[in-house]
Amino acid sequence: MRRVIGFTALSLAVAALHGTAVGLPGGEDDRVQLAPSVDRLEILRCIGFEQLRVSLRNTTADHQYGDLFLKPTGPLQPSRRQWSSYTPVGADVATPIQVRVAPDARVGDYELGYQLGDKVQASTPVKVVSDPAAQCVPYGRMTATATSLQGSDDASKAVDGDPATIWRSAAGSLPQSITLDLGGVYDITELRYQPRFDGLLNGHINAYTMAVSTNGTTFTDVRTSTWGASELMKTAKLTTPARGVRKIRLTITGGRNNFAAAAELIPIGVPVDVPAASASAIAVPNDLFAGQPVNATVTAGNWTNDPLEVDVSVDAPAGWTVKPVRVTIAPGRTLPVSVPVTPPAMPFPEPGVQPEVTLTGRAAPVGGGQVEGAPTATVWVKPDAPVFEQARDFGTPSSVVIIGGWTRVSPADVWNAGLTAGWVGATPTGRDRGAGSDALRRDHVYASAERTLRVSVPPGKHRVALLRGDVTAATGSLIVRSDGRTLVGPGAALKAREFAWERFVLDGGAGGRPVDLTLSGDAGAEWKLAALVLDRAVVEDGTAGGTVPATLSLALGAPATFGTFVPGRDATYDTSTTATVISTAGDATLTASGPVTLRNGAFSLARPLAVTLSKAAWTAPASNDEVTVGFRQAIGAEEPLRSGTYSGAVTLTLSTTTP
Ligand SMILES: [Ca+2]
Repeated sequence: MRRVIGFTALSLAVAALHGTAVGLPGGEDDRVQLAPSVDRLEILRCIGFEQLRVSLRNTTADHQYGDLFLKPTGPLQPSRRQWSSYTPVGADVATPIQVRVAPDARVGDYELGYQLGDKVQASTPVKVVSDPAAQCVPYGRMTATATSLQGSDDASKAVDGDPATIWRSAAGSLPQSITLDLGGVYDITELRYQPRFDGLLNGHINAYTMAVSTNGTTFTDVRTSTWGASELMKTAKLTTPARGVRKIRLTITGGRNNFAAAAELIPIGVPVDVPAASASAIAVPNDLFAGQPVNATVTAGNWTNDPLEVDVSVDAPAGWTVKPVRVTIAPGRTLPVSVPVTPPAMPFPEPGVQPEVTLTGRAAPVGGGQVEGAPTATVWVKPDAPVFEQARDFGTPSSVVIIGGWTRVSPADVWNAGLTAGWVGATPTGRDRGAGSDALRRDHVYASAERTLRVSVPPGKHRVALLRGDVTAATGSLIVRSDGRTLVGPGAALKAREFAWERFVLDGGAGGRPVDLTLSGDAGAEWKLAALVLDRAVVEDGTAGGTVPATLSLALGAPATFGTFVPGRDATYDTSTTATVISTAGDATLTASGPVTLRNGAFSLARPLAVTLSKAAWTAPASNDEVTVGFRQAIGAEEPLRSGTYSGAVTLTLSTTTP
C-alpha cells in the first residue's frame, strides 16, 4: 500500500564541500529521524557563490511525496526555493543547491533554512566573508585562451564570473590546457575550480598540473594533484604563494570521458600591481549643442576586493562645465556613470575653427590609489538653433535633420515667398553619407557649377555663417558672392572630415528682404554646403561706422594698424581703435569675434590676434560710451614673414537681452 504523508517521516541530509557532518535538530514528531549533514557553508564574497547538496532519505515502508522549501536569510540567493520530490521506499534522493550573493553583499553570518510542511526543520549556517589575504582576481580583468574548445564553450566562459557558462575542451583528447591572463600582477595562493553545475559531470577535471608565469611566456609548475568528482567547488592550494604572477596555466591530464570542462576558474591571492579604479570607456551623444548640458557616460571599474567610492569625471577644454559624480562601485565590477557636461555657449560660429573637441574619462578612488585608463571621445559641438533667426541643415529631401530647432534645406526647396531659404534657378544635388557622423555633418548639398541660394534677411545687418565640409571626402573651395561683392573665399580646400565655418554679414535693409547668395567653387571645384546660421542680433561690421536700430548703436573709429612687423625678432605689437556705444536698452554686451589670425595671401601668422575691450557690459542705457578696442600681436624670432600686408577682420557685436 502507499500512503501520502508529506515529509514527516523523511530525514533530511545536507552535504557541502567541507564534509563534516553533524545532526540536524529533529521535529517533535517521533517519526522524524535525524540524519548526518554538513555543519556550515562559507562564501567568499568576491567569488559570489558556493554549492551544497540536500538529500532526502525515506526510511519508512511507504513511497513519499512532498515539498522541501528553502528559507534563506539576508543576501543569500539559493538556486531553488522549492524542491518537489517523489522518494520511493528505501531511496536516497539528492539535489545540489547553489547559493549566490551579490558582489557588494554585507559580510556576516546568515542561514539557509529548510522547511518540511509547516515548520522550519533545520538550517545550515552560511558565512559571507571578505578576506584581504584571499582576494579574487576580478573576472572583469581576466582573459583566457585554451588549447581546444567545443562549440561556443570557449575559454572565456571559464573566467566570465557566471557559473552557468562553461569551457569545454575538444572531446576525447586529453591533455589540454587553459591559460588565464590575470590582467594584473598578484601573489597567488590558490586556484578554485567550479565544475559545471548543469547536472552533468562530463569533462569533470580529476587530474591536473597548475603552472604560473611572471613574464607571461615561461611557466613554472607549482602543483600537480587530483580532484574528486562532484559539482562542488574544488581548490588547488599552494603551500607557498607564487609571487608576482601574471598568468596561470592549468593543464588537465585526467577528466571524465577524456575531456575537460570548467564553469569557473578563480585565482585567489593578494594584488601586487593592479589598479584600484579604472575608466575604460566614454560615450557622448552624437548631437551636442553649444550651451546645452548632456551626459557623458564613463565606464568606471573597481578592482579592489571591497565596495569602493570613486570620483568619476571628464577632462574637457576650457569653457566647458563638468560636474564630477561620486559613486560606490561593487568590488570587481564596472559601472556606467553619467557625468553632466556642458559645452560653452556659442554666440556665433567662429571662422575656420574646427569645433571638434576631445573629452577624456577619469575615475579616481576617493581615498587615493592606483588608477588606470583615460578613454577619449571626439565630439563636435553644434550651434544651438534657438539662438539664431535661422539654423538650417542642408541635405537630401529625406536625410536626417538634427533636432533642437534646426530645419532642413534640400534641393527640393525651390524658392517661393513661403520659404525663408530656397534655390533660385538650377538646384544643387543632395548627398547623405549615412550614419557614423552626427546629423548636421553627415549630409550636404553640392555642385561643381554656380547655384543661387535665396535667404530671407530680417531688418538690419545680420551675421551669417556657412558650414562647409564632408565627413567622407575632400571638399573644394567655396566662393560666396552677393550684390556684386565677394563675401567668402575662395576658402582653401578641406580634407575629409575637415569642416570650416565661413562668415559674412547680410543687410536686410530697413524692412527686411530676400538676399541672393551665389555659391561656386574655385575653377569649377565641387563646393559643399552642410549648414547655415543667420544671427538674430544686428551688427555693425568693422569696415564702416553707422547706425543700426535706434535703440542699439555701435560706431567704430579708424581701422587699427600695427605699423611694420620686423622679421627675425621676438616682438609684441600693440595698437587700438575705439568703439562708441549708444544704447537705450536695459543692458548691453559687447563681444569681439575670434580667434582671428592675420593673413597675407596664403601666409598666416602663427599666433592669433589678441583683442581686448576696455568695457564689455552695460547694465543701464549708455550714450556715446567710448570703448577702447586693443589689439596685440605676438611674433616669434623664428617666424617667417612674407613681405606685404597682413590683415584680418574682427567683428564687434553689441547685443542685449532687454531691448
Ligand atoms: Ca562561466
